Amino acid sequence: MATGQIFSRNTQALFYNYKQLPIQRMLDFDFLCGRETPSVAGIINPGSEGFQKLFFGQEEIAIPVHSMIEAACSAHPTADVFINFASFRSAAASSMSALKQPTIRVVAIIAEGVPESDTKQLIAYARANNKVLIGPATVGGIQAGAFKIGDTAGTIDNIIQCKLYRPGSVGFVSKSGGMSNELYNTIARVTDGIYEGIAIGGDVFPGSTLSDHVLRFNNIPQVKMMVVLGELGGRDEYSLVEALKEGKVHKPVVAWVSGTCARLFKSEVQFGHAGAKSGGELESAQAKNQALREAGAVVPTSYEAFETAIKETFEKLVPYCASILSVILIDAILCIGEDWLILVEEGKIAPVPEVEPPQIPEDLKSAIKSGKVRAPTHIISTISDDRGDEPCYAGVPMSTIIQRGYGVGDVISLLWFKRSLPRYCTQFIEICVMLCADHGPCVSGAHNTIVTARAGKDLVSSLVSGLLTIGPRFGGAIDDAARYFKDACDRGLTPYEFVEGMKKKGIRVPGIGHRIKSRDNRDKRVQLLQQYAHTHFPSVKYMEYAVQVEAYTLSKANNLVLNVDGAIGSLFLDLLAGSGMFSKQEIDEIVEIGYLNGLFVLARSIGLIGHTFDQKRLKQPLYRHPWEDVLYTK
Ligand code: Q5B
Repeated sequence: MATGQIFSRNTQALFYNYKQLPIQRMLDFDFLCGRETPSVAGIINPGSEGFQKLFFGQEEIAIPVHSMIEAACSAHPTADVFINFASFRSAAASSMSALKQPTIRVVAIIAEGVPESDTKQLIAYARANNKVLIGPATVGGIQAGAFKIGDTAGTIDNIIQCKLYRPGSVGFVSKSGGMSNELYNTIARVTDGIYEGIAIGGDVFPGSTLSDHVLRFNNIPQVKMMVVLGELGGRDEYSLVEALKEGKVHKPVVAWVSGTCARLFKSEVQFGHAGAKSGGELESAQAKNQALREAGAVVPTSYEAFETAIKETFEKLVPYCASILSVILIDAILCIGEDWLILVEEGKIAPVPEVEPPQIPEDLKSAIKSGKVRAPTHIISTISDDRGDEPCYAGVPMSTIIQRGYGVGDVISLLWFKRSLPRYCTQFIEICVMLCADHGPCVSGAHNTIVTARAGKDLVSSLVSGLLTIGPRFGGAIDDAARYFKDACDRGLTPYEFVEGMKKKGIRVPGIGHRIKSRDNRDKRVQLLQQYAHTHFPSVKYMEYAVQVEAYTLSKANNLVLNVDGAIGSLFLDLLAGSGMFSKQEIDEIVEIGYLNGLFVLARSIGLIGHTFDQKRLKQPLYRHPWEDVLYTK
């Protein structure tokens, strides 16, 4: 592997498997570093295509989403890093496919639990083709001020605290991703910070090894020293020992192999990582620490002393760093001012000039949560709430609705009228729903639904095509019936004055008339509703007015009966007025807004759904109206 830098401020990645948070964290890091281009060029989300909106600083950007790796690579030929967030089941196949793309140079595999045989094949392919594999079982890596993989280094606050928004002079490599965060903090405290940090992952067979990265850091001029955090288990650290012994590493290495406590256990111990188990003596943390020490690495006596070892090693380098930096960074330092120049000359300067990172705009959600900002809402809702432990209808929890044996009428009364109506009212609502659920296949709505279902359309299309016929002539006359009957009755008009007044205006009396029902063929539904109201309602004033109107219209024509719409419209006026649960103003509002056609729409949906199933069950072919039934005329 060796060679040097694998990332830069221009590196762009393809992100496999859409995960909003790590991608957003990469973009926030980019913004913090002052990158001009987002580090995520495209997202590969098997099975979906389009764009995903994310933030780049304060701006929203649309990142292209591709369903195939090949398509993503050809669309973004300069994106040479593949960040694989696939599950352990599909990580190997997708990583191999990425490695085979000529444009991809680095593949990072985040998943834990990738089968070792699969990983070995990936390693072999990557080595043979001069590609870099990071992971599996890794958080990834970071080049400070340039590029970051996924969740590496955690939150933006942590990244700022660890000064990862600008390059330092330390190359860091670790097996553990979690411990990387700890060491990013430590290194930021006692040195000028990280140049690059890689977590190789905790598997027995990592895609790239500790020594691979140390040897690579050795070739990067900006890296002045290396920090290595190994762990017990495996022999990876010995390849670093060999490299040190062979004099291949020219920069100081501070190393620690964790897991020295394993000896305190009587039997073999398996720590968090698949590879972190105490095998034979050679794989113990003690043996590996000793071997590294003997090979020339700075190895402390305990983890607690690791920070001091890093600090002391760095401080010895400061004059060296400063002299180089005085050339490399002369422009930047001159900009900062005379004090810094004096320090450079004395050789005591922290080699990296500090920069103030820009402020990352906080997400509205978290700012609201912390009480920092308030934002206007865009929707008001007063009938239901699904945010708590259980949904509530008008403040009544689901469990209460079930425990108290509420019916559909009670639910309608909560969601439509925002109150619990007395049982005789909710039962009336239920009777309306039951009586209007269907009226045979020949009525307008059912006919449309049947024709639509037979045209091969789905349930929703068939249902709505039927519902769309509900209107002033068919089923949708309840609200107007209530409006006109209320107005006429409240104004004390006689049926004659009312009906003739409507005639003058050219308006048919809503709720009166039927295509098949007549004086001699009464609508049973109307009779049932009237009987129920007579028994249960405290007053049936409006219904009696409607019956008087019917008596007058029947004197004109036999079919001008009070129909089901007129019966419901007039009786609902009696319900609203008689229940004592509504103010006069509220009744006017209900009538004005028009709640009552909703009863027919709701009820008839039951029948229309039934007609759809019926036609599908009967496998009825496409409907075509017969020619004989059409009058063709000019
Ligand atoms: N004339 C329902 O009419 C229908 C008059 C009227 C004054 C009236 C008609 C009407 C008002 C709307 C209404 C709900 C279109 C009906 C329903 C659900 C359903 C349906 C089902 C189910 C029927 C003949 C003569 C003309 C008209 C006059 C008619 N209605 N005058 N007020 N209301 N009603 N809709 O039979 O002098 O000859 O010109 O619009 O309440 O939809 O089962 O099918 O459950 O599915 O077609 O029950 O009444 O009568 O149009 O030939 O008129 O009577 O002006 O007089 P028809 P037309 P003229 S329930």
